[in-house]
Amino acid sequence: MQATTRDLNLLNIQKKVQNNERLTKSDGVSLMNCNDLLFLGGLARYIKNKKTKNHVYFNVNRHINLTNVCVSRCKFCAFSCNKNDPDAYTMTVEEAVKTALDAPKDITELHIVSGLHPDKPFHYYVEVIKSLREKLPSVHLKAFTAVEINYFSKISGMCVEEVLKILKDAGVDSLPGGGAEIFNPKVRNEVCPKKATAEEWLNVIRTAHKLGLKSNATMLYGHIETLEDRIDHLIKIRELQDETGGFQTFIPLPFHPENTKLSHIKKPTGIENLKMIATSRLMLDNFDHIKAYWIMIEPKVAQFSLDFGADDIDGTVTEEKITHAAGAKTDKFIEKNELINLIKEMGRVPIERDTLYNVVRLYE
Ligand code: V47
Repeated sequence: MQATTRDLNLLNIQKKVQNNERLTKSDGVSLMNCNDLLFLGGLARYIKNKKTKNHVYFNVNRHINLTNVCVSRCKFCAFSCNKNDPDAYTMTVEEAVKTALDAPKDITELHIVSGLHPDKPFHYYVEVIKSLREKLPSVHLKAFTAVEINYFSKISGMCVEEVLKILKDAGVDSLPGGGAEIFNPKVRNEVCPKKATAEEWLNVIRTAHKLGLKSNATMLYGHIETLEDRIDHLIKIRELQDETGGFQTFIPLPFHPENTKLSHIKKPTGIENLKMIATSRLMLDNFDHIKAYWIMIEPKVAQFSLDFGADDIDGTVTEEKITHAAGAKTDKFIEKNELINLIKEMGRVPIERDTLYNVVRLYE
């Protein structure tokens, strides 16, 4: 790998990466400020190739959002609403099961994330999981963000560990990475004051990992946070991964402003998304996977991201609601063959995976 820049700082980072040395906060900020995209991509690709060779992962899944009613009403969210709003909906247990059963037969994962409903008891969520487990015994249930788990603990009066144990017994297999937003308390307090704090989010995940439940991690960027806030967020996640080893993949989520209380902010550009993916790959040296979520960054940028450190482009999704409420122009689902072609076009080998990254099928 040749350095294409004379910037000593960047050359120093390149040396560290080649020597497997951990990058610091100031290295992370320098990477985000680096405009030599080919250099940045090359460095992140070097690590991606070391970790996952020429492979790129995807899965066949369906999203289910049980309700859009939410007591949190975060400023960045266009999906949530109050319970008396005309668009408010809450699925019954039967409706949730029907939605799952109507999904394509080859799905290996249900991704279940919802609003924090003011009236639904914890029992409702347990029933949904039990019923899904009964009807779809072989489908992986990736359900409830750390924020939802924290809320279930509050409404049930049980501790987080007890809540997680009950959900695991009912059939939850792993946790999605949502709700992390941005950990800086000042920013968090401004954009999502009613949500679980950073410490609460990290504590739920720590407890889940201790119980043997894997999870993902995310970061919502491109709103009012600084570059330093983003790198601090990555470092907090890296520290927890050192402690537990329970994270599977990191997913940087670019803010979509339409229909939100922050609609005056411009959404991150494709270049910024590529820089964020590359910097995540380089900072999170203890993560096996970095996911480029095609729904949020668009398939074209997701393709480029495979040369910027990403090794996963998420799944077929089927009915994405959260980003589309905030103005996303992408489709709400994608055919498996399209994902395969996007990956092949970049000269990579597509691997259909299950949620835990076991190979379902390799497409040479
Ligand atoms: O937690 C909400 C974010 C997340 C907006 O774990 C927004 O595999 C952009 O976490 N613009 C939900 N983002 C999505 C999520 C996720 C997606 C795909 C895969 C996985 C996984 C996790 O979406 C929320 C929040 O951080 N979000 N509103 C918005 N306007």
